[in-house]
Amino acid sequence: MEPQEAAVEGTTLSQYLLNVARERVNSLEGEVRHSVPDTLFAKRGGQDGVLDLVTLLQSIKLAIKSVGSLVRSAGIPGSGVTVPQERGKEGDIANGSRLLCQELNAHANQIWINALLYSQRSCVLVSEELPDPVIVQEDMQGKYAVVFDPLTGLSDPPAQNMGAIFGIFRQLSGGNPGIVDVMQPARNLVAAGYALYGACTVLMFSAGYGAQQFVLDTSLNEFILTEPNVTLPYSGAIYSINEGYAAEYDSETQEMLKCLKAEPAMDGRSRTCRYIGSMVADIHRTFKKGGIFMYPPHQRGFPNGRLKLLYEAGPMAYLVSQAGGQASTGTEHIIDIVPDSIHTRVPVFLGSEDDVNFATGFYNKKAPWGRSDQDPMFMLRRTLSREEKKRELPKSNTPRASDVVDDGIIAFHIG
Ligand code: FDP
Repeated sequence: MEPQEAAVEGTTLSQYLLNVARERVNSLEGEVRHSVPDTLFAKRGGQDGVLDLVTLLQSIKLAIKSVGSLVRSAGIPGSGVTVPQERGKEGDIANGSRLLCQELNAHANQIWINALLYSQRSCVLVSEELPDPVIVQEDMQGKYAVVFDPLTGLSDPPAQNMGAIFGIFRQLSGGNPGIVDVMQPARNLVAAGYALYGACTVLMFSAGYGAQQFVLDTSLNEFILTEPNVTLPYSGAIYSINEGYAAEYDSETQEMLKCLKAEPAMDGRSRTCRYIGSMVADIHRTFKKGGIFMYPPHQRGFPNGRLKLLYEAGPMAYLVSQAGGQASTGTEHIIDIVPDSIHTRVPVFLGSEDDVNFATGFYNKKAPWGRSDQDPMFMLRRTLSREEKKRELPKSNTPRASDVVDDGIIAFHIG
C-alpha cells in the first residue's frame, strides 16, 4: 500500500503519522533497503529512526495546540497573555493590541522552543523571533533541524488569522550540529506545515506524500484528517497582494498587475482581489480556491520582499509543490534556493500553476510568455498555451502524489 493510501478522512494526525511511518519502514524492508537514500525518516536505525520523526511531530502538534489556545484567550483577564496596564497607553486600543501581539509572540516562541527541546529529537532550531540559531545541548540532541515562525500575521488584532509555519530538515553534518544544518533548500525538507488559528485550527501538512489538511476537533483535542489529497486548482480568479504599495513596486510588477486585472481567469471569471495581510491565511485561501498570493519587492522598506526564505517562503513552497502548485521569486523556484543567511528575505509568487506562470513571465525573459509591452505575441501565445493545457487536464484536475513523483518534485524523497 502506498503511504498516501493510508490517508483516510477521519484519521487522527497521530494515526496518520504512524501509518506513513509504518508504510515507509515496510517499503524499505521489502524492496531495496540498502540502495534507497532515506531522507523522509532515519537512514539508520529503522523503526527507531521513524519514531524519532513521529515524536518530533507530536511535539510540534503540542506547540500548535498550546499556542492556538493562548491566541483564543489572549487579553482575557486571568488568561496566560495580557498586557500589563502600565505598558499600554490608557484608551489607546491600537497600542494595546500591538502590545498584546508582542506578548503573544514571545509566549508562542517560548512554547515552540520548549516543545522542540524536550522532544529530544532536534539539534538546531531557527525561529523568526531569534537572531541566531539555537544549538541544542548535547544530551538532548536528536537528528533534525527545525525552522519555524511561531506566530505570524501579527498586524491584525489578536485571534484573527494568525498562524505558524514550520519545516524540518534532517541534520546534514555527521558531527556537531551547526548553522550548516539549516542552510538547505526547501527541496530537502522532510516535512513541513502551517497552522491557521481561525474559526477553527487548521493544520496543512506534508511529509512528502502530497499535502493533507487536518482540523482540530476541540472535543477530542486532536487533529482529524479532513482532506487526504489537497490539490491546488490549476488556475484561479483571486489575486492576493498588498496594493497599498502599488506606486512602490518596480515597473515589471506594476505592468503585471495591470495585465492581471485586465485579463479574465482561465475559466472566464473576472479577477477579484483578496488580501488579509497574514500570509498563512492568504495562502490557505489560495490552497482552497486557487489563484495567486504575491509579496514582491517594494521601496517602502522591503527591497527584497518581506517574507523570509527559511521558515516562511521555503516551507510554503514545499507544501504548494506537494499540492500541485508553484512557488517562485519571479526568476527562481523557491524550493531550490539555498539560503545565504537564516533570515534572508525573498520575493514570493505562489499558487496555481497558470497564475504563477503568468506573473513570473513579467520578470523572466526565459519564462513562457515574456513581457506584454515588449512582445506583441504575448496574449496570443498565452491563449494558445492555456488552450493546450485545458485539453491536457484530467477530468478531476487533481494530480495525485504519485503523478508528482514523475516531475521530480518528491522524487528526492524516495531516491
Ligand atoms: P506579520 O509581520 O504581520 O506577522 O510574516 C510577515 C507578515 O506578517 C505576513 O504574514 C504577511 O503576509 C505580511 O507580513 C504582511 O505584510 P504587509 O503588511 O507589508 O502587507
